[in-house]
Amino acid sequence: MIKATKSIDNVTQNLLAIEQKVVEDIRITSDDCLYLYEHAELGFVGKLANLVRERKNGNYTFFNRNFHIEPTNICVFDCKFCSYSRLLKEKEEGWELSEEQIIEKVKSYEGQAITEVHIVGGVHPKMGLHYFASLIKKIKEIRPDLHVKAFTAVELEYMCRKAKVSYKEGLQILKDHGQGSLPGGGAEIFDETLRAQICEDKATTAQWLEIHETAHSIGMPSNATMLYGHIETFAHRVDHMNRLRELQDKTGGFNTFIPLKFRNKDNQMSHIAEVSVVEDLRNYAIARIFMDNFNHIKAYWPMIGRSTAQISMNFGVDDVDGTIDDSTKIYSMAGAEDKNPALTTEELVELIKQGGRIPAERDTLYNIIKDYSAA
Ligand code: V47
Ligand code: SF4
Repeated sequence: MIKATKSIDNVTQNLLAIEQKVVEDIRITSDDCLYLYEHAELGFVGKLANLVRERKNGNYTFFNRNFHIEPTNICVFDCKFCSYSRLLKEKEEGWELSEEQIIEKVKSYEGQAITEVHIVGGVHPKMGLHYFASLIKKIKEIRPDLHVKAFTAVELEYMCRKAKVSYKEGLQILKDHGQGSLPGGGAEIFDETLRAQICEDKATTAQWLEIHETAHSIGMPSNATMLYGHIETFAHRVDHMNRLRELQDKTGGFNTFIPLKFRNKDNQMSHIAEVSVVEDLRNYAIARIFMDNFNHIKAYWPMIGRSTAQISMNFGVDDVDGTIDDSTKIYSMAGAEDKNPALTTEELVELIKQGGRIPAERDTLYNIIKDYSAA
């Protein structure tokens, strides 16, 4: 009995010591972060994450007006968690958009105040660096105002290897043709042993980090993700976030960190149960507390769902991505509730307001386009 009381006291004391650091704006260590994952309840981390969130972003929640282009779901890789890709041999279930179809899609947004196109897809052996560079140039000719956020480090590693250019050369070619930034996908979980189990054949952790570092060095910012809630432990999450935090200390080139919840429909890891919403919120909150050099934490609403995205704004999240316009299939194929993800700007604004925050429409680089404080 006495022993139990003593151990509760120790935990409380340790948590209070971490709380003190956060309140005083002192960086917490990886050990502190692991301690939060192992011992802290949602309410505790939520309060601290909210403090950090409001210190960095006040009462704002950011969103943008965007759409996705997924040129193909044919992929040479075979990630165990992926519900989306079709191997070359299963071509009948796959799609490949032609250049004309992609251009038509961009043209269909003519006159609309969209600010970003997010281009990402499977790794197709025939869609290479020069094809995509010329595609981006054509998109920019039609819509010079559109920010092109394109290609995960996994796609880029493959493109550069096939084109026999260094990452720096490849990225410079894409930049010269109009690409503005990189999305955060392909990071999955950095621990090499785990990576070998869930996505053994694609870009390694070292390559992912090198590509993002190189992009930052030539003035292309990027995002970072973490796929959580599968076979990883809390220690693996801490290790993943720590590697990102270290790179961010070096370059300052990451815009936002996006935890991605593993969804278990129709993939080779379907036997793994999805984690609870409480765990999702704890994860956002702990990420917000630990990633002190990331200005933004994003809840990607098509994946996490509208309600959880709304609640997450009280657990460290200050960005809910964009209007999407029913242009992505990655998450609906993996089991997300929204089969046709699209929100009008008005709906997104309402979702943020109802969650008690001030909506701010942003561009890709987080410059505010419209502040809804007064609206
Ligand atoms: O890398 C694939 C993930 C990512 C599943 O940068 C899955 O703004 C959960 O990175 N369950 C691609 N996740 C998407 C991505 C992204 C999305 C939105 C915004 C941004 C951004 C980036 O999707 C992949 C992988 O981690 N993924 N399958 C699944 N079953
Ligand atoms: Fe291919 Fe990306 Fe799916 Fe992996 S996650 S199989 S790289 S589409």
